[in-house]
Amino acid sequence: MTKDLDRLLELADLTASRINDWIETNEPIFVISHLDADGISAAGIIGSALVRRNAPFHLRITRQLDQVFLSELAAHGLSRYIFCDLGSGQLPHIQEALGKGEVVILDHHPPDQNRLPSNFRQLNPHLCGFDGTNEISGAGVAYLAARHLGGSNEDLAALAVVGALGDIQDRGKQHSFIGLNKEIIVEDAIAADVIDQSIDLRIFGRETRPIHIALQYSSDPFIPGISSNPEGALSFLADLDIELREGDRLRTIASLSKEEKRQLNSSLITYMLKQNIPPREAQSLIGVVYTLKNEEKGSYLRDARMFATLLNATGRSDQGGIGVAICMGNRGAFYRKAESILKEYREQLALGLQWLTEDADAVVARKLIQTFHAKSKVPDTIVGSIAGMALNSRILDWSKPVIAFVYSRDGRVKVSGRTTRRIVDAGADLGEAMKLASEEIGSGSEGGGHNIAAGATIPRGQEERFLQVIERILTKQLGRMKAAKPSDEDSNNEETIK
Ligand SMILES: [Mn+2]
Repeated sequence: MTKDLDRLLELADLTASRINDWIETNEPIFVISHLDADGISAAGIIGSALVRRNAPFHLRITRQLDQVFLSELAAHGLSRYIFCDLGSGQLPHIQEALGKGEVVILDHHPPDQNRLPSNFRQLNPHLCGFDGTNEISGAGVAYLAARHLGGSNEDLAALAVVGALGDIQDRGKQHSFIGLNKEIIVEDAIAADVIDQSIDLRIFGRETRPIHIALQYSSDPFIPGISSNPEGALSFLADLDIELREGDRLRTIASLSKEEKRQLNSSLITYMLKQNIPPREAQSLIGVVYTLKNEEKGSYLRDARMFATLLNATGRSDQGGIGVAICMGNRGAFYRKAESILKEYREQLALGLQWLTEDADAVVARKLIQTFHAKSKVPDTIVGSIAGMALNSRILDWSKPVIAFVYSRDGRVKVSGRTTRRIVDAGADLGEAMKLASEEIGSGSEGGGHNIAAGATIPRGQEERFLQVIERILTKQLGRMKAAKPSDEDSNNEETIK
């Protein structure tokens, strides 16, 4: 299908006018969104747009739209629903549970059916030929609807940037955006004067932390001897001609002069190359950073990637409401709460990584994949993040996708799959694999997601069978690509930045 921007904007307009009709009646609207950074940003965008129109609404952040959740939702007895960052892959379930109500779906996951009853409306880039995995997020889709909702909502494009970064859509050259994110979302955010983009070190804590602390937080890319290693970071910095203090304050990366930054950047890259990091990965330390101009200097919210990290932590800690409140402009106690949630979340991640590092039996290598089972060692909401970080930091084998299991609170098993861009380029699609494998396992199994990161829920005791099915599907996916093009190196870096 060719990309049809006019059609997409027309659909956005139609969707917004449906919501407009609801607002006129003054009946409460139920907003449901996903618990990751993208979903929370999307909820923040729709929540803000509704507040600006004085429209009453309820909000629920959820990990997934399963039948249990949907029947709880139906029990509230409201009749108007907006689903953000989820819903397109669960249309039959939604129809079954809420078929009598009116439903709007704002999603960027591949839709599982195109025909909808007239009381349903779906805004999804896939319907107009756009690639929802790479070029627009759930928050971006929510923004497209909000932009047509009346009032002036262009400032909310900043949240759509945060959501897209949360979903790792910075796939262009030097971690810039491509497609709709670049042409509509960032354009609008810059025009509304809420976002600045520049090239800098892509390091968490660039604005907030002393330089050696910020460096040790770098996990993507992972810097051997410096990431997670404060002494290593300090001794690296000791060799440079950079003053770490200014009076009695430790300086941040953001406070360095141009010349000092240049020295730090080139020394870091030289250091990484000496550690045998592939050049392309070492270079990825530097890239486009997005600054939210209206946020205070030194706040997590000023850097769009950090903002996404903070939101993700609130969601994964079952406190997504705090994240949505922050997106809607609340600060003070909400922000302090989010900070402490982030701190605890990072501690949980560190414990998980420590387990994978120290327990030689934790990870099982198979032919095509590697796997671990966290059982009840970590909360079921963070096992995917642990798998992703362990892969990026090379605690796990970088050449194989990881399939991680954890017992979920509802007595089942939550599966998280993570892989690398290189393996995706070779043909792997974990989202498709999880979906197909769940269908094959049956018994209420559900799965799906993106090619690089995906998830599923399966019954206990089915883990080994699930792995076998995943391996069979991956073999097929990788074989298909091999047959199509024999060699393909560095093909996804064509986009350029102004
Ligand atoms: Mn998303």
